[in-house]
Amino acid sequence: MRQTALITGFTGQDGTFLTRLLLGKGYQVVGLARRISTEPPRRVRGTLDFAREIASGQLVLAEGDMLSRSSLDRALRRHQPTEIYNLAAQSHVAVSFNQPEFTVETNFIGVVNLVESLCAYGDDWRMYQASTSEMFGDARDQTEMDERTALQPTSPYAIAKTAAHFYCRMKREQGYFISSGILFNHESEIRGGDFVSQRIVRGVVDFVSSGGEPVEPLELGNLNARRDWGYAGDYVKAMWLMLQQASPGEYSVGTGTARTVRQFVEAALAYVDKKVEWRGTGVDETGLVDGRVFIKVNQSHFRPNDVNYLAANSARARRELGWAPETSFDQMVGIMVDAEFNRRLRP
Ligand code: NAP
Ligand code: F7E
Repeated sequence: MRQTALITGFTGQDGTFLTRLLLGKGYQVVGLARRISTEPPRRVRGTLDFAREIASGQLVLAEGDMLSRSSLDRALRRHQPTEIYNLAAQSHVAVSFNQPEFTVETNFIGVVNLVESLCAYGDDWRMYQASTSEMFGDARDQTEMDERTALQPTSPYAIAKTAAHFYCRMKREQGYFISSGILFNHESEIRGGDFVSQRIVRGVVDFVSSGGEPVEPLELGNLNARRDWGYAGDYVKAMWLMLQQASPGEYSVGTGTARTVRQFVEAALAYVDKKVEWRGTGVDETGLVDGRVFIKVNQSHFRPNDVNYLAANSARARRELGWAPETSFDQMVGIMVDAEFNRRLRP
């Protein structure tokens, strides 16, 4: 019998990749999406076209919001999913400092709404919760982090996600099948434009496309922050695998290698055969390419608290799920740069 999966956050980066993965596996996918007042954005149109091509009738949309328990109840009753992937979130850490209430409501209360809605709906379901490496906060010893590492969240985003993580753990201990993936940063060609990876990629493509004409320098914040960056297409496979296990659990998912924002800039430039020369320090640092200022540091991109170092120990995911990243960091950067060039050719 065909399985039905409901995905919250269906319009986001991971929702897009997961929808494609599940449609390819023959699932019926119910995409929970908030009402929007304009035409569907391009990345959702892409998913809808994809669904039409390979899976006619297998993708249905359900209008709903994590802040509306009744919309969640209705979607569950109507579509009867057996796998629920909760990807919906206000996912931007910097934004969470300016919108703490909305972030906590969506990322924590929204999860309570969904879990309680599921518990009232029945017991033939499995849920995936999108937890995050940001929950680890600023670990001082800088060793790789796994499911047992202490959580020390330092942003409204991470605090809300940590509360949701503990709520899911409590329900798991009561016998519900809820697995939480502690995912480290993962990027792709459809990454939101305000995350550092996509800002860098677009800046590099602007620079190369300028053909030597002056361009505004790309302004970044903390160049020394280190993140464990992987490719989103690989990470949604781990989500699915978590719900295929005999019992639920928590899994740390990442590549194990941390790189600085500065190294991300260097990799994106290397992909287009350019090299950056760093000059100065702190807020006065600049990055020159072909003798022109390409990178400037701007204090406004710094966060009140930043997490300086994150790297995953994914031994458990590798051992129990058989999961491993398939796309290297350099391949991921190349995919993003190529996609950005293509987007400009075919707007
Ligand atoms: P994303 O691209 O920002 O997508 C977030 C999704 O949540 C969008 O579909 C958004 O819908 C939806 N959403 C936001 N508020 C909502 C609400 N109140 N009700 C219903 N839907 C709502 O995020 P992502 O990168 O795909 O990440 C997916 C999940 O993994 C998130 O929970 C994120 O916090 C978590 N995570 C991400 C990473 C990463 O590196 N990408 C790492 C660890 C954990 P709209 O289109 O309507 O805005
Ligand atoms: O920042 C630094 C910034 O916004 C990465 C989300 O998916 O992954 C993501 O959160 C680092 C930080 O991602 C700029 O200070 C420097 O240290 O790309 P980001 P994030 O905050 O790590 C986690 C795992 C999630 O769960 C989240 O949902 O880069 N940085 N300069 C900058 N960051 C941004 N955005 N913009 C800059 O100009």
